[in-house]
Amino acid sequence: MITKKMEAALNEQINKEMYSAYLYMAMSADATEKGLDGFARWFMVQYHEEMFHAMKLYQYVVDQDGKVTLKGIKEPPATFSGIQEMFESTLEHEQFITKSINELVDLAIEEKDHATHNFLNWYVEEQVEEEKNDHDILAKLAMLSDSTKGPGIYMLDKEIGSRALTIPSDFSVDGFAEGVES
Ligand code: OFO
Repeated sequence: MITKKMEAALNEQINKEMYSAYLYMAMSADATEKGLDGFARWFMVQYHEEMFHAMKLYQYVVDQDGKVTLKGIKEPPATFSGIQEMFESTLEHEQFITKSINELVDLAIEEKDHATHNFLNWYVEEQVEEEKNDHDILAKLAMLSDSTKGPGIYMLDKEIGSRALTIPSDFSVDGFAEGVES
């Protein structure tokens, strides 16, 4: 079981992960608009990852006999000045999510809630990966003299577009949240 305070905090995190999904879907749409199909794919894969993060939390609350309460998802920006801004915003957002996960872990420790603490470790590791992905792409963008157009961005678009979805996207399958590496 989880406390009501923990239930509320996990519900908040579901909302944040849903906003992450929405934000990356908006970036995907904007990249498509700009003719950058590879980046559009990368962000759409990221959208699915965020949906998985949200649904893994959802399933955990249900498994702990808690109540999932969904709140409104705030509107993400519709346009970005370019790929550089998208990844700078992505990194900034992921750092915000990392802080939020750390606060959840703090609460689990405070409540001596070992099950939730153990569950959240997956997210702690995942956030290291999320931030690393953004740092790596920003480092590649920094190598290009003009990161909004030209052959460099064309080649990077091709490379980024090879990203594959490695997590389940059908959340109606029993046990979908298990056995996935962070
Ligand atoms: Fe769910 O990790 Fe990104 O936001």
